[in-house]
Amino acid sequence: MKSGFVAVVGKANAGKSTLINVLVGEKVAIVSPKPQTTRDRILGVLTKKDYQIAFIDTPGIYRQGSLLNSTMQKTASDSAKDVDVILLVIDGHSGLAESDLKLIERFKKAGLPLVICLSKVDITTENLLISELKTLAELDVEVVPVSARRGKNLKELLKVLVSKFTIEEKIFSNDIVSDRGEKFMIAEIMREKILLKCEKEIPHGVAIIINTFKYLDEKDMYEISLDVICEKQNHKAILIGKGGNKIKEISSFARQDMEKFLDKKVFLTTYVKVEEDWRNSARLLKEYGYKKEGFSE
Ligand SMILES: Nc1nc2c(ncn2[C@@H]2O[C@H](COP(=O)(O)OP(=O)(O)OP(=O)(O)O)[C@@H](O)[C@H]2O)c(=O)[nH]1
Ligand SMILES: [Mg+2]
Repeated sequence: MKSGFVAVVGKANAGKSTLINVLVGEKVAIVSPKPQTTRDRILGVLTKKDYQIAFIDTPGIYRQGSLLNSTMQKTASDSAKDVDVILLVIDGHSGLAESDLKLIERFKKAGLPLVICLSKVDITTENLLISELKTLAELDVEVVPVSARRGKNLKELLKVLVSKFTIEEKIFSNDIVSDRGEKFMIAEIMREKILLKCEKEIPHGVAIIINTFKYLDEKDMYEISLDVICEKQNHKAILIGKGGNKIKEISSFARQDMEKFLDKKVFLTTYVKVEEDWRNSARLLKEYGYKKEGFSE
């Protein structure tokens, strides 16, 4: 038995959460085509007969101003400490950026075991992939090209990761898949649908608060009520839409996924509220679950 922690890091939108969901075999993190989908550290555990891998999903590395962003960046860099392997995910189809090469240098200097995963090879041209592999070979790093979407080369990636492990026993019991509870995933599913259905700044300024999460025995269903917090009055109007159409569409889409996740019927009530500039309020970040103890402002 070999076990270890793998911090999955890389630029926003590189495909980190998609890869972890596919490897773990369950949805532990939400996914969207918009950068900065993951806001917090999430553990996803894969347990097999001969090995156990604890993946740590992290917010994508992204430079920008709000306090929420700097909290996310700290979460990402803190997660790369005290792990057995750093898995740096680079979006193969967008080509290697200078910032990717700088990240590689930084991790190499820190002396941590590093594995590079070139993601999205299903949409990467062969020529681009060959040139990326050539550049990375010159940096003397271990590289595994994969496609999470097509399930390509995943076994190879798992083999490389496990080969770096030194712990000889299981870290988590067999039934642990994530460190996050149902309430967290319910809120994240709502945020995922807003990311998918709303444009521009709106989803990035949204936080979800679950007010009621109750299993009704007699009806064999869940009653869930949540607040969608947004930053501006005009965002609220867009989120609600004409005659409430937009929020109805988002809620219905979210409810279907919540039912799949909980394996029960869900009665969902959604309220949209405004909390001006909450992303820069230390108090509200803490209230919404984003601000960690020990974070220095
Ligand atoms: N074609 C293709 N698309 C992929 C693959 N993996 C991820 N994607 C897409 O890439 C986008 C970003 O995926 P995420 O998994 O949310 O990326 P992330 O690195 O977790 O992003 P952040 O949480 O914002 O840092 C989504 O639209 C995915 O569907 C892949 O193997 N092939
Ligand atoms: Mg993510």
